[in-house]
Amino acid sequence: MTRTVETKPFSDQKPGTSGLRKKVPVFQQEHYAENFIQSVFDSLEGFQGQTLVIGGDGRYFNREVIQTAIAMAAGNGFGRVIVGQGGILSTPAASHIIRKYQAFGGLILSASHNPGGPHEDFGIKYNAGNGGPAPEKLTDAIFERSKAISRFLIADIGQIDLDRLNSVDAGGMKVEVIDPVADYAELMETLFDFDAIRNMFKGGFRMAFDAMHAVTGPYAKEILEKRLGAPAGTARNFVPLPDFGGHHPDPNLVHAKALYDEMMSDNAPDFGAASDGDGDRNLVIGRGIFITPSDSLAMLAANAHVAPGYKAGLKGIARSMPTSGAADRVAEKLGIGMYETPTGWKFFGNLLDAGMATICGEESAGTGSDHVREKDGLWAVLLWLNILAVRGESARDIATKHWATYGRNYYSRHDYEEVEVEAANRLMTELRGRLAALPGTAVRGMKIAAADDFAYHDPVDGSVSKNQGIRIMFEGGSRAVFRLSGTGTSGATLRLYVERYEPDPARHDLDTQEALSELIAAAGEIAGIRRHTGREKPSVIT
Ligand code: VG1
Ligand code: CO
Repeated sequence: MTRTVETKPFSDQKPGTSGLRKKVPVFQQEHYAENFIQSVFDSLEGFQGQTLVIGGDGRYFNREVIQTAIAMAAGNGFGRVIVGQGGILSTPAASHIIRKYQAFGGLILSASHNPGGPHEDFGIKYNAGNGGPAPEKLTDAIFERSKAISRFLIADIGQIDLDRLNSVDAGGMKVEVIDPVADYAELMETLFDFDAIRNMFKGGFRMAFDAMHAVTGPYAKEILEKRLGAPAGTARNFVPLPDFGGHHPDPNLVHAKALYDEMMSDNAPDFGAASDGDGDRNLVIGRGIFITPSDSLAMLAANAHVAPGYKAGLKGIARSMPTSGAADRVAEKLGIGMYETPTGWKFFGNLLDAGMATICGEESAGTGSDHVREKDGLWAVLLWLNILAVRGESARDIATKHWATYGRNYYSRHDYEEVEVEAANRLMTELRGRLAALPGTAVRGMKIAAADDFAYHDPVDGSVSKNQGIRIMFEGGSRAVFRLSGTGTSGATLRLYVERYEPDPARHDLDTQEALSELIAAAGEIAGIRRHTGREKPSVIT
């Protein structure tokens, strides 16, 4: 029996960089989740009788919204729902399952790297039939719909047992509860040389993988320990918890500090890695050396051909605009295309679908390829392992040689979190207003060559996305980028990204913050960070 339930619109359901993210109590308001899900369905066409994939990262409120989403899928006329056991699907696994089973699309319940719990964050995003995040055109339509919605459709199907692998009929719709790991693990086996990695572990290679009590735990256990033979204990914090054990499941040097410290210690394993709440980010640390995500993208691209899935070479590389230019140098050497997109994985979809890019990456610890349409944390870790196994060198040696060949892009991101929204907007508006006047002027002896607000012209569908981040380019190739986060749930987060290229191998061993200190100071002065935000220093440096 399907019911039509009257509802009133909420004004704040605008999807951000990656779906709608709000505090749990916001999502717990009556009809809040229902309104958003119905707005998604109302913005789609042709899904009657089709398949919808549903899964989440296991955070607080996951199970409740999954039940609602299944009942609404039935109420709206989907023919089948595929849902991960326990309501679990990592973002990359969901992307794969949408593609593999030719689903119409999928709902992924996650706020990714944001903390979870009764007073923390929740999120919903829609991925289309190519497995990728809804493009801007669709997220805009969803937001418009959410402001006008007056009813939602829901079927009375009772609670679905999410814990048993099963296929049941629910109000004329089929619900299949599947193993969230199996299909994904199988895909990884087609891309990487599991024998070579297995032999490396057999030879005593030691690794630490921190799943941060988030969704990647079961995937890492199965793939690293079971299929690749890594010793038990290689995967840590591998049970997904609704509150991630009280931590931020954000694999960076602040929130994965224990792993970082261990990797810098005398008894460090050979390789350390971590992933985030929904399993699409990766942190990679070699023994005694942190590899920035921007460098990791470049190094993976330069070496990808050693893995079976990429032996034919890459078609092109894409990176988000604030990501360092390290990968550009690799693309140039390989003679392949290089694409610079706005922040957020949704902008890579067209390039991947069109066969223009094979590998994509973001400075925020996101790397992925055309095997799915999301970034993929474990995929990046496995590609690193494959490269380490084939080259037989340490991560440090690989990085040092990479820099000697291509030069080093010193790179860092400074986040100012929970800044007053008005102050953050004022800073950006003021800076935007001065862009035309900046070129030709100098700050701390550094001359500004160009300044603009990044706009992206999608080469595939011709769409234009404006105001994607303010870029200040200095003479000599250094740059500073300013943008406001689109994933936070309280106040505003100002992100400052700085980059400086160093060709001289004798200067490749500097401390990153020291190597960038003048540039950081100049960027702070240009934007008046202290004046606007009252902050003396950033909340997080990565
Ligand atoms: C951040 C990152 C961006 C990433 C997005 C989603 O967005 O900067 O690169 O794609 O999070 O990642 P923002 O707008 O806060 O800068 V995830 O792993 O949180 O889905
Ligand atoms: Co994520």
